[in-house]
Amino acid sequence: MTDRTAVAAFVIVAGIAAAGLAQTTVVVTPASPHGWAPANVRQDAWVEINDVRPRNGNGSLEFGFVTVTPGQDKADYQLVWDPTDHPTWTLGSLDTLSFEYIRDATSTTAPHFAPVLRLYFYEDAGTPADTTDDTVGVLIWEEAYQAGFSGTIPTDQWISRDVVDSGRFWMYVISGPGGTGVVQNYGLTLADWEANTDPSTGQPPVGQPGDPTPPALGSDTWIVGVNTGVGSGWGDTFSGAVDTVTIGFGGEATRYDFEPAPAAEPGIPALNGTGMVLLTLTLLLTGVLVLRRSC
Ligand SMILES: [Ca+2]
Ligand SMILES: [Ca+2]
Repeated sequence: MTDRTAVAAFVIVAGIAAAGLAQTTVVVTPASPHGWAPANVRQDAWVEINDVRPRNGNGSLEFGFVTVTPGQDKADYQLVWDPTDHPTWTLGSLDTLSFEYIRDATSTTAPHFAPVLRLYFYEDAGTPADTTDDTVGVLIWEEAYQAGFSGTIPTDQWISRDVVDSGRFWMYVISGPGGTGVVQNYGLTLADWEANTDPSTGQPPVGQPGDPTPPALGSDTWIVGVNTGVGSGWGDTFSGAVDTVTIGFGGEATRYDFEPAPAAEPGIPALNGTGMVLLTLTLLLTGVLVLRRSC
């Protein structure tokens, strides 16, 4: 592969991870976002890839807000896909999910807030021909609800979180026959949701009175997107970033590295011995052609 090809592809096969899972790195840049896009960006917030907080290269995905109007402090960045394009990407086959985040010490919002990670799900209730019983929602990983959380996010340092096994996720229902909104049940792992069982009761998960009734998820529930973001309703100010969102199904994971620009432009790269030989040959051939044309 030439340097030019490597830069154009923005894709580097990183080899086999320690867990035996194949992992590919995709470099997400403003010019080549690979399907990632801003979402739910409200008036007092922003998200952008920049070089302010380098991570795994030259940059990361910055989030920030300065709350002027309550509730306007929200910004996300997400990658969504059509489940018919990836029918095997399900809650049961999801086997990699991790990300990294940083909260700047200058942030004035409450100390337990930091960027969250969300999974979009689509549950068809086992009746693909009938969409009236389908539910779309998100499972949300948030540091404040994790076991052993101290109450304060450490600041000015990158924090890596592998959440696929023991991470706790709460649910927000976007649309569905059981109602919409937050399901206030903050102790369930992805495996608990997949089993449709709350270990504390032995029964299907429920929220608080008045909450939507969560759908019965299972191993065949489609995962249709991944999202990371800040807000809303946090208040005051936040600045920080996310990098290295990694998600995988069935032993094949993709690691998304947010970078402001390609690591290197083709230009004239530093030449190793082989490159110097090729350059010399090129110059010699060019010289021969010029000489022949001038004859
Ligand atoms: Ca259905
Ligand atoms: Ca990066």
